[in-house]
Amino acid sequence: MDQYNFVVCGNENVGKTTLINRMTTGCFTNNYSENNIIPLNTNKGVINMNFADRHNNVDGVIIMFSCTDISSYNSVSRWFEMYSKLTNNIVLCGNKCDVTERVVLPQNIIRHLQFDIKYFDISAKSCYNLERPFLTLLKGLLGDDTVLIDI
Ligand SMILES: Nc1nc2c(ncn2[C@@H]2O[C@H](COP(=O)(O)OP(=O)(O)OP(=O)(O)O)[C@@H](O)[C@H]2O)c(=O)[nH]1
Ligand SMILES: [Mg+2]
Repeated sequence: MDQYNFVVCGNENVGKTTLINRMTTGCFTNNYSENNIIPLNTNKGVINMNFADRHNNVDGVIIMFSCTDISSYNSVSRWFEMYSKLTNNIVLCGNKCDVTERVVLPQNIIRHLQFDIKYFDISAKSCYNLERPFLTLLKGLLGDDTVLIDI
């Protein structure tokens, strides 16, 4: 079975652990977990996405900020600078888009344009758009735009 290494990075409290737990267990929790492997059923077979804080070889990166935390958005450039040295398979996510009083508004999110990467509003709480960043990373990894996933 094919397994690849991914990193989810971003400031404290943006929801990195919660996203991985949601994807691995289906539960909304930020409890520490040792299992960070997300098995994805794709039309190219099962692909295991192994998420960790760091890897020696990085096949892709999710840079996450929180739509409720402007400083986490302002840190995106710093995270991009760090990880773009390791891979160009990078996607940007604004988590917690379920919160009605969001402070980072869609029309103000422009960093991805500067870096030429994709951006998605997501919510690990409501599960909004969760498959989009993973599918984007898989397409980048495999160099194949016809990949489909079944979550
Ligand atoms: N409303 C809302 N809250 C969320 C969402 N995702 C995570 N949270 C909450 O945000 C807080 C931080 O989540 P964590 O997953 O611990 O964040 P983290 O990025 O792993 O934080 P560190 O490990 O400290 O860097 C927790 O209280 C989560 O319940 C979301 O999509 N919506
Ligand atoms: Mg965490």
